[in-house]
Amino acid sequence: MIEQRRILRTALPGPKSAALAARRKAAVSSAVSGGNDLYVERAEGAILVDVDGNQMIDFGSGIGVASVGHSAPRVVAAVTKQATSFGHTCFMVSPYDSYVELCEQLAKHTPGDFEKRSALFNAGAEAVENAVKIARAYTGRQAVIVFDHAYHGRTNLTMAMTAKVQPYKDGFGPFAPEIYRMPMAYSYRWPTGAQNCAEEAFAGFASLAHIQVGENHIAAVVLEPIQGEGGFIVPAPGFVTMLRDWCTEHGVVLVADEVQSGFCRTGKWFAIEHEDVVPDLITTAKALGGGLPISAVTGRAEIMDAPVPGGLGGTFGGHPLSCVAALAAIETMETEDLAGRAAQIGELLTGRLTDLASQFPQIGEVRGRGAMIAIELVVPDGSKTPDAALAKAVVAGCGRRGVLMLSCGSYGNVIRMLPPLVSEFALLEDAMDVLAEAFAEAIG
Ligand code: PLZ
Repeated sequence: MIEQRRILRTALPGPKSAALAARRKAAVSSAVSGGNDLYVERAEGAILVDVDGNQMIDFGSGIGVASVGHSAPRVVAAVTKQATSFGHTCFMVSPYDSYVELCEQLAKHTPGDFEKRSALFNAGAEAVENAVKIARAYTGRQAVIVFDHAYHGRTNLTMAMTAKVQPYKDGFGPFAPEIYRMPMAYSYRWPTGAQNCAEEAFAGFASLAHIQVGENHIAAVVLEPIQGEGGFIVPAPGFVTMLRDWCTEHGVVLVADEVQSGFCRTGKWFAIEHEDVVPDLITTAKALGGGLPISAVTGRAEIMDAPVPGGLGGTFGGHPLSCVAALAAIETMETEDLAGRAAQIGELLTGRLTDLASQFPQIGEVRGRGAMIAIELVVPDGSKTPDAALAKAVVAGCGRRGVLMLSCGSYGNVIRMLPPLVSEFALLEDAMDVLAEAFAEAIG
């Protein structure tokens, strides 16, 4: 058992991590970014133990994966048992029950009370890419609408769907065609003010869709119900409903990309439930696997069954170890009410961050839902100029004190909190104390 407490035994990074960093330099491509320099040896719950014995509070969860906690007991037991029976057969060649059962669970937990089907893949990007293929096959149309600040992956198609050039697209073109980017209802930065944001963003979207693309060419609108990498942007109230109605009117498939926001993270099973909107397709990954790689596309049966037989698949998609891990993760979310827990975490963090914002005018906005909360940092002169350097300094200050925080945002000026949903409240409070210290230090 790893005690759920922050413990610093060396200056960070310690000597063993520093030695690994040197080996990494000689062996790992420098294009795979560094981030935190602490090499992990063990992890449990919300604590990472590094090779020097330091215990860090994890506020990143491996980018939103460890919702059920690191080495969650049900997941460990299920994977261990599966590894001793069989590892891989390829579901397309020799099928197995955990794949089918996981698709049943996905149908049960995703929004919409219509008949559903799922297909399983490995990574989030692969799920998004397949959702586009499915929507194209179903509609016979090609165009795909995505939004400013969107992140959908790094494969060729999803890279084109991702908004930000640095570092995701730089030098990697040509990009996939038929991807159209529309305004996102980003209240904090909406030029005419938050109160106009949803209406005006939707009007911009509808006009661009009509004039530049043509509704009858659009296969899918792909939307993150809370944008993740783009800066934890919660769409202005009403925007998602307007998109839903527009998609219905024009026969366009609405895809909710819940790779980051799904599976209890935001206080509900899926973030789009906060909008009272039912998407046609939903992409999931990250937390679904309880720490093992797996992703899924789930949605209306008639859409999911549209591609030709054999049109979807892949050697490793829905790997047996990942399927049983996902089933164990879902069982954990159900029995431990992790959606409820995410809502409580959200209250605690929002309270602490709002206090911090009243001390530090550099915190322009505290936003998010449940345990998907962020602060956007700006120059405190009323201009809302993004302050990425401050975000970097605060994240580094947290890191030196044993709290792993991640930044995000199109401007790199957002600090996001994605703690495991099983994090003890005392640990969250400690992390918030550390954040306050790191802020005070960075501002000087
Ligand atoms: N859709 C909404 O958040 C992955 C990417 C980190 P993969 N986000 C973390 C990085 O720098 O690569 C993500 C997401 C949303 C799709 C994806 C892609 O998921 O599992 O990374 O392919």
